Amino acid sequence: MISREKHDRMANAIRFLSIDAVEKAKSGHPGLPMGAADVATVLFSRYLTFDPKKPNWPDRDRFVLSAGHGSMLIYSLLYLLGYDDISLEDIKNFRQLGSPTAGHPEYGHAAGIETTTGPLGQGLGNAVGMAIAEHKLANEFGSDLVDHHTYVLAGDGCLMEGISQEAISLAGHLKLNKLIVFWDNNSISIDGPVSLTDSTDQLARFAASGWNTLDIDGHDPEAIAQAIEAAQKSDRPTLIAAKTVIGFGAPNKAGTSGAHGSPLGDKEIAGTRKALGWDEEPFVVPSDILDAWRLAGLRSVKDRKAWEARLADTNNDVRMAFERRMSGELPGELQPAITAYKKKLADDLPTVATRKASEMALEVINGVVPETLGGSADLTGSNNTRTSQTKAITPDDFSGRYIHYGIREHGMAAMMNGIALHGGLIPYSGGFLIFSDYCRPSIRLAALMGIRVIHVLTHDSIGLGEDGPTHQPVEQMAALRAIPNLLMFRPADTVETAECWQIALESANRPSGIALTRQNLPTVRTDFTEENLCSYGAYDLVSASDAEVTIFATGSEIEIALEARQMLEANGHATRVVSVPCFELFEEQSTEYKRAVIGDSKVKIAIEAGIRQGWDRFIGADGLFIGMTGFGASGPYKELYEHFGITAEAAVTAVEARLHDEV
Ligand SMILES: Cc1ncc(C[n+]2csc(CCOP(=O)(O)OP(=O)(O)O)c2C)c(N)n1
Repeated sequence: MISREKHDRMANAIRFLSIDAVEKAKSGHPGLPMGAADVATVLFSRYLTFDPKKPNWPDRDRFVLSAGHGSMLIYSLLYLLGYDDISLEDIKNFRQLGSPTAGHPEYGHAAGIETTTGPLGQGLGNAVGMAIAEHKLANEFGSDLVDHHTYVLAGDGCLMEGISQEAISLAGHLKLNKLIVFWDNNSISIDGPVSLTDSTDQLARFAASGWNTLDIDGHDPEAIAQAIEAAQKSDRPTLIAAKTVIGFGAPNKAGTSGAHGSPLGDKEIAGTRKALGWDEEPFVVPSDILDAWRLAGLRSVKDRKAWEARLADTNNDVRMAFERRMSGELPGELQPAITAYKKKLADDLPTVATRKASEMALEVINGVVPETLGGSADLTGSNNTRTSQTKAITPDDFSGRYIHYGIREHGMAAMMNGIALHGGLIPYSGGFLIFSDYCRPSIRLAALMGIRVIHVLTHDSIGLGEDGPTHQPVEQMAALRAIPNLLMFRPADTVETAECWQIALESANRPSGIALTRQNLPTVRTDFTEENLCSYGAYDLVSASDAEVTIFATGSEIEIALEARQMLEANGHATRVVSVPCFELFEEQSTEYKRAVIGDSKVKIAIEAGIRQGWDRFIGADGLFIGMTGFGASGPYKELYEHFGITAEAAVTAVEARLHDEV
């Protein structure tokens, strides 16, 4: 039992480490850690199950600081609890280059930071994904191995962002009862009181989405404890609205936006020290309080050891499967299955849309990779993401491997990040490429964190036809290619689609997007190669020695490139065709390889039913480009290709005009 006096001093240790670090850095957000210190102290010192010495213990509770600007809260906790990755020196180096204590918590900087947060609302979405993963793995491996909670601290900003509604409503629907969200209900954001912009009854809002809701004084340790205990017993996810004072203890700035995002300043800090009875020098935590925190850090060692004993006692096959899954390693069966499948494709040479090719590849993959967890944002029949192995998950049955995310692209992408971060599962989604814009902030965070999520993005150009320009991606490939550490694939046929899927699965430390067509395409990789040619990013699909012309293309425009090549060859122009399924992988090849692929043909031309941006890398500033220069239009797709001049004839005319000019 922790006395009230001890609780207060433990919470004050968080407050003053945060105040002092922000002051030293001359930037940061002291208000949230000061206000939420009581909630955090009760949660971490009495309820959260974790072990700082084994921070990646798979059955630990997860804690997500969705209000990432309050990063000093988590850094203070990690230091106080005895995590090796955050030292007092690191706290003093808050926000300095190379320090793990970055401006906002960054996944990978220190154990105990479960996800990167800062863009408000994302953490909440991640946490829903983590809770889904927990439920799913508990169903699969049993509660002896998987039985933990996901806790979130979210601010007013997280709840205001639209993504929160998507996350909340699916969490409520799926009855994720081990998800417990604290709302740091301090009624203040940057511009001033929340009442400037919002009068939502948050409890009613959450209740309407199927949540259990509790309303407490966020500075009363016993009320906080009781709420956590009630939440743990709930059959639904729980929102604990914790009424707090931002900048708690600051004589003038408490309860105002002045405490939100800037150092308190010497005078105010002195006043806060006096008000809270904290006589220590900056960065000094009295030894009895540090001891109390370190003891709290040891609380779950017994639980962790008992869990390890249960794992050791588990049937060998199950234990090995669990350990493999949590390590992120793929099963050995994948490679031979893909090879056999590619052989079959070279025999059958199917003509199908690449979205269908993706489904065919997934049928093979899902048969040998049990950790894939598919889904779609209400476009299952269009995205072709469901296979024979993937029964849908329902609120009462998590034995399935497919999530109907509903029309919630942004939430879906954030939840997928949480599923991947939890471990044990590889989430893949389904959506239209055009609506990658709706997922972009979460895809960017997946890339920043370096995690394996795979986005199936169908209907990838004007080739989708009649739905028209609202649905026809034009700039999306370029925009996604601009995100560092994201692999964007645009495969041309069944074989390339299988290869791109394999690369995406094997890329454990980065996300992938696979852009796929609605319209049918022939299989152009007619000769079987065991080697994954897409792994080069770009490769000679059809070589020609002393090529006068090189055509670069992706996806559906490979068919056009091959037709143009035939016409050019017939006219006496030696022509190569280079398939470019992935810009990013091409950039990672050796200089010699890249030089050879780009080559030195007299004329270089690229064909892609999107904008030119990015293509000059292949064709040079004076290269020819056949693609889009504006939005698409509604109509049958073949007419659209004619209308926008994305045809073999147009390519040949442009090439021959250029050849003529050069003579
Ligand atoms: C998506 C997004 N938009 C804007 C911001 C900038 N921002 C950071 S904190 C904040 C206000 C958040 O208010 P609240 O959640 O109440 O936090 P508190 O003031 O309690 O610290 C804003 C607008 C952000 N981090 N993310």
